[in-house]
Amino acid sequence: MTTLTSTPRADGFYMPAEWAAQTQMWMIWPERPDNWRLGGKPVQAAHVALAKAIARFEPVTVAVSAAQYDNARARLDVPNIRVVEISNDDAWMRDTGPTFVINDTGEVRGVDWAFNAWGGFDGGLYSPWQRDTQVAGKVLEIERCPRYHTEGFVLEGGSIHVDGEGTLITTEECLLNRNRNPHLSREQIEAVLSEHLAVDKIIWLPHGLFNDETDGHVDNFCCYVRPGEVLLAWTDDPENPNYPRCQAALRVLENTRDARDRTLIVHKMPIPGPLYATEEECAGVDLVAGSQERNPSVRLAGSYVNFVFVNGAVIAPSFADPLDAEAETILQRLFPDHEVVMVPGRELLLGGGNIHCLTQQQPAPAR
Ligand code: KQY
Repeated sequence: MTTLTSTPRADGFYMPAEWAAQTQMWMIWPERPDNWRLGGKPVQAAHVALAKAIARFEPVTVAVSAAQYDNARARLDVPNIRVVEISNDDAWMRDTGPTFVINDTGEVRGVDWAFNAWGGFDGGLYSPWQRDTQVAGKVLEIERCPRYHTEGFVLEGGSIHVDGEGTLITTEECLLNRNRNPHLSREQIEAVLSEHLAVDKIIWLPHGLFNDETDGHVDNFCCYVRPGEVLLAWTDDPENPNYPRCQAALRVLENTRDARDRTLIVHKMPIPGPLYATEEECAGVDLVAGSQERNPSVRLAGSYVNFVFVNGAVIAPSFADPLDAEAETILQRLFPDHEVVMVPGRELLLGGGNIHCLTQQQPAPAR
């Protein structure tokens, strides 16, 4: 594996928008029994449905442990899905995979951020996470992509969204959390992002969605629709714990200009629920000291914003919720040139995230 000592910006590389052309989607087979109920069997079925939905539009590579290789290979039985063995600690490819960067002459490289399981021993979700830290490098090696490594700078891919034109959105709740990079100031964190993604403007939302297990990843709360337009998870209900979070985010978004000096158009996406795991669902998760416990009284951070772009479509979660149809209508209105495919997201949500968190797009080389 080639690890570079320069930075993407210095080498003329930048992170493209998610809607730019992609060569493939990366995912990781879920199996961790202290995160996924019943030994991962229900989520594996949901994961197969998700991978197959994406594979209608582009190739998919699913990384899987040696223990689950045969099972995953047999179940992902369509030609557009490749299965490769990569050890891992859980299935969140958005966070443990590389962030791909491209240049204007057809090269693709990857940023391998430091990873500490969403907070290390100060609120992180499990330990150890050593196998997760090697996922990004292994993906880049398989693809023969040169790697940049941010030794000592912790970041998860789900904590950032870019417009591909110089602006990045993130949350203070996550990136300024003491359990990520406490040795760095806001300005120093901005400098690392600027050097590694070639962004010129960072929009800081105060929070992500309430009770998100990641300290407020932006990808469960607010995303780009296209340059100058964002989609924000929304509630008008003052009793909803997300109400002050949505209000605060809207204030920031309405009072900011992006890297190209545009004001932002803010679209709103209703938050489903309230959604809760059942007693039975929680009882199906193994109890392991140091891992996130499941509790039926804890509100799940379900969000339709947690969708992913693929070539020609957006793949979004449904929750068997009365708002599913409205969410699909909003997405179809926002993306008239994309097919909107809704995939059952409840089993994914029970593990603490959703479609965007479980996927990592590999951009096509730009020329
Ligand atoms: O949402 C994500 N990006 C990851 C969630 C991890 C949850 C682990 N239980």
